[in-house]
Amino acid sequence: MARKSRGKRRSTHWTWAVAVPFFCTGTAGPVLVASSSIEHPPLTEANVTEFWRQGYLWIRGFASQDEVSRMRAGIDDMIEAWELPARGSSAFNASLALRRNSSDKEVDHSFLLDSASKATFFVEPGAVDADAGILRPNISKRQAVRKVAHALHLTPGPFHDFSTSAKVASAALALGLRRPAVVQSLYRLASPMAAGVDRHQDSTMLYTEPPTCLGFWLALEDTDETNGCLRVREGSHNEPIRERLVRRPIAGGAGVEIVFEKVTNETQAPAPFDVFRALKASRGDLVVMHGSLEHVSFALTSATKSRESFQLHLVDAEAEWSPDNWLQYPPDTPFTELAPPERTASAEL
Ligand SMILES: O=C(O)CCC(=O)C(=O)O
Repeated sequence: MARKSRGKRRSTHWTWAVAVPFFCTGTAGPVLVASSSIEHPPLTEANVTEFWRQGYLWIRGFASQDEVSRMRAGIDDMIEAWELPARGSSAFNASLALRRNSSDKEVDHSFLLDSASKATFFVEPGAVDADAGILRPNISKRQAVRKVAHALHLTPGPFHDFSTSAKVASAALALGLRRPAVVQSLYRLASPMAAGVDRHQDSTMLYTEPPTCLGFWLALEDTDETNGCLRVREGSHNEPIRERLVRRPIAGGAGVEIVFEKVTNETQAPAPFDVFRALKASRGDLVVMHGSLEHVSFALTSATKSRESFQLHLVDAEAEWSPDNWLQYPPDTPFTELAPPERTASAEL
């Protein structure tokens, strides 16, 4: 069972996390010397126990205010350089249409598939006059962008620095990944009044055998119920993964379609939303979620507040990346491993 083996492996790598030469010990505790990212104290045994009990761990102040500012400035620059794709182009249609309830057969999935290994702009459908091919009046480019995804970590800069920081690696190792690898990163803009994100388990989208996905959700702004704070259903990580988002060849034609497939026979009604806990995370707080934890964010009700977040998804490189996952890198692009085995070996000598 993947869950058990993760727990058993934990102590070995906890040693690694505090022993590698990334850190030097001063009076204030371990200090990161090899990266521009700011250090954070390693997770404690109590943190790890809490993660396995609840299915998530809320870590206050995981990112410094400076790191958050760098990420927000980084997305500002990217949005400045971005233009809405031309009306009628497949990118225009696809960037608007990739919501769960869109008709999969009508969408050119190459836009989504190509976003696996590059930063791609996805647009809020309501922000665009689709017939005219322009943003609606009084909508800024920033308000129009729903997310930039799914590989911000592959480009040098603030997202790469945070994603590959020793503190992210250390947390992933402490939570049981033997060889943590970043498979996906995204910046969610969630403008005032934007739609939320449907309830889901991250392993639905990012499946390994055995399941090892960990979601790192970093608040880039203070959150509460009015700007659609993250909501989690404690203990749901002990439930099966219900569905998978997979790529399937289109019968008799070229290309693939992307579909949600049920993978349990469970007939139980979905849990009511009032059992989800609203996490009013502050700017810089990190919520690490087990891949089976059900979570959701509701539509924003504030007309003035946005809810920007940066999300990373990690898996264990020792598990098998499912070949039918929607997300596949080009053959010559490996996932970004945070603790390559040779480094572990030398640290243990
Ligand atoms: O920030 C949110 O609204 C939740 C995002 C989320 O759960 C996801 O993208 O997996």
